[in-house]
Amino acid sequence: MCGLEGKFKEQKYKYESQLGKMAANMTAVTNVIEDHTNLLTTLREDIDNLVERLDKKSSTPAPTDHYVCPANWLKYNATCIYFGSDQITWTEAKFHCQMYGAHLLVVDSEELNTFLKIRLRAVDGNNHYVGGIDFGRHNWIWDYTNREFDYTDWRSSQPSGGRSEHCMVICSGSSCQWNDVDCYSQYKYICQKDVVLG
Ligand SMILES: [Ca+2]
Repeated sequence: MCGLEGKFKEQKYKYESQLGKMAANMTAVTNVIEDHTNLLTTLREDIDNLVERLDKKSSTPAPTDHYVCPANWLKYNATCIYFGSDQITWTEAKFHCQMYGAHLLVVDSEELNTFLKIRLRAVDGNNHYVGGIDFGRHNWIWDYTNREFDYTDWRSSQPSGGRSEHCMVICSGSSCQWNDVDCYSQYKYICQKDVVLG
């Protein structure tokens, strides 16, 4: 009887020990599953982010290389620029640009101003009307956007203001900077319009 009891206890201990090991294994497996679940969640988030970025990329406009300007117009970023060579008043210049489906140029960045300086010095010369006006109130705005100037490149002592100088030209003098002028003076002019899909 004692022998049987001993064997039984021995067997019971063996089973308990095996059960303990199995429980430990189960915990390890559960931990591994949990790790993989976390990894999957992270991967899924990464994929979602990538898909979102791809969607955004495909909805952004095509590079401006795909756009064209009419003959005799110069492409600058997403706009076309026209250098009018006849010498007319500011109001006439505005009207000419409108007839071309355009507006007098808005020089709203140093980048554009530098681009124009290079072009004007090389080809078209000084003094071109653009779309800046001050209506006699000495706060300059762009006629097309009605926005005040963020960027300026006035010659020294300009704008000189006064009763009559309410329009502006760019590339004035040897420094090729801005000057306010009488709107009835006659100058060349620069028009601008959006590029069209080619
Ligand atoms: Ca002036």
